[in-house]
Amino acid sequence: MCLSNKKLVVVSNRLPVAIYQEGDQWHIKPSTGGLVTALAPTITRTKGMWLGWPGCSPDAPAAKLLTEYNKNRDYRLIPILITREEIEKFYFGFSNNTIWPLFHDLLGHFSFSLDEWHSYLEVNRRFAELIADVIRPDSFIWIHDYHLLLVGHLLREMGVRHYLNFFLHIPFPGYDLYRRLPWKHEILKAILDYDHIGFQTPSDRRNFIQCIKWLIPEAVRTMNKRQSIIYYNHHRTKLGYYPISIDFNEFNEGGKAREVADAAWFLHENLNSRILVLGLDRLDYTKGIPNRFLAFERLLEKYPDTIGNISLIQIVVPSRTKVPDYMKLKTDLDTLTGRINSRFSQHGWVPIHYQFRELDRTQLLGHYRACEIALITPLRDGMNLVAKEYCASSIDNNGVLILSEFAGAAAQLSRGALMVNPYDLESTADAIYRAFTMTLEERRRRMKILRSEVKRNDVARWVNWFLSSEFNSLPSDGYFPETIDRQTS
Ligand code: GDG
Repeated sequence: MCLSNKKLVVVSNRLPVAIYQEGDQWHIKPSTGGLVTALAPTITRTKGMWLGWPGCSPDAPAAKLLTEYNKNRDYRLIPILITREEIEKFYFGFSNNTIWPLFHDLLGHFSFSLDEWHSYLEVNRRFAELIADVIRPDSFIWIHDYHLLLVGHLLREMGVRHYLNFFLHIPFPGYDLYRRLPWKHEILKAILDYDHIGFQTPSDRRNFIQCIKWLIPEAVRTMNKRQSIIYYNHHRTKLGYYPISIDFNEFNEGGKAREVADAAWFLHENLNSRILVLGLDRLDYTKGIPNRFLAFERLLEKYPDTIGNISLIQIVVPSRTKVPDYMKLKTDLDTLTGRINSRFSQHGWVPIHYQFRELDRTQLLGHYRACEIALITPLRDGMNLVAKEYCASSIDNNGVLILSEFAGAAAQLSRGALMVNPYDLESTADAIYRAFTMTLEERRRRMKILRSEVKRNDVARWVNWFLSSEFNSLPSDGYFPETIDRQTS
């Protein structure tokens, strides 16, 4: 199924805008992010639409603000409104307390309730009703992510016959984890009502196929070189893997801007450390920030020549701060920073600069440029765009990327990055030391590999891969190893 002559209809939990209040006045502004950048050209060209929750409280005049906003655009944003109770149960509850931790292999954070499952069903139904209402025969429907797993199935129940595309931004867990979910059969069967499902990596797709094998044995699985197809209930679902990426040029060009160079220079001058290491994440237990702090502490213990010469800048962007597990993570980070800093700080130098805030674009690029090392150590991550952004912004071609083997990005970046197991503090500390002592020649060689990989497989290519129906059009380079299909059969 390809997009020619069709209008793109994107559906995601959040609309690509932020609605906020200043005093008595409500405002709306576009939000930035990989998905918007990726899809904006196609949705604009096809005069399509984007459906989702505007992310504001039910009291905000979202419909009015969006009507105004749509007047200046070639595509329409259509809001779906969610009650306070649904925000608690559908969003914080089933989406973020059940699916999010389970799909990230973090059973310790996993909980579920029947009530929240019902709310998830109800909100998915409302998304489906709205989609069914606004689509036309020439709509090309592309639904995104774990909040909306059931929407395809509910659309089918409503009689919608369009070709239904779905992309999962987070990992898909192995069978031994997935089977913990009380509604495992319902969810898996519902997902198979999509016609085309995209995963981030071959291993996510492999996990999905294994779950089908054990939980829906009557489904027929066929695989050849690049296609995986599941036949179930008189329906065919194509499975592909499409690593999401970034707009390389935007970061590469942005990194060259005068104000970014100034921000980078200012940061380095002020922090009084020869080498800066960057950590940049949303507040989330999947990102492995406490382990990163502990590995950094181990570095200072084990390699005394790093004391006074290397600092970790950790930016944590506030996220889901009302959820108890996230509040606890914030407290743990505060405590750890205090403990490590009080243990190692010297006059004019502190080991960890930790900030709980969001950076603006110039500061973000300034941090990417200023830091000699990026320490990206999620316990599990669908892809991790920060890793790719760091490489694209490293215009001096000499940064070192240390990357968790459990990030989706590892499948593409392992040749140039120093790969680590974030649970293993000792070897993560060793990897930081290796980056700290690495010659300029090796740094350049590695960063060149990373930058050319990110440039070649950028976000425009991701959209093209997904939207072109023919799996044959997927590149035949190392990231689409043909052996994967054989392993899954
Ligand atoms: C999900 C999956 C998958 C971060 N701090 C600031 C800032 N950011 C921007 C980065 C980057 C984005 O946020 C974070 O993207 P990630 O990919 O790292 O993580 P998630 O938000 O968890 O996204 C993930 C992704 O979906 C796409 O499929 O890769 O695995 O979990 O773009 O630049 N931006 C600004 N200030 C900050 O302080 N302006």
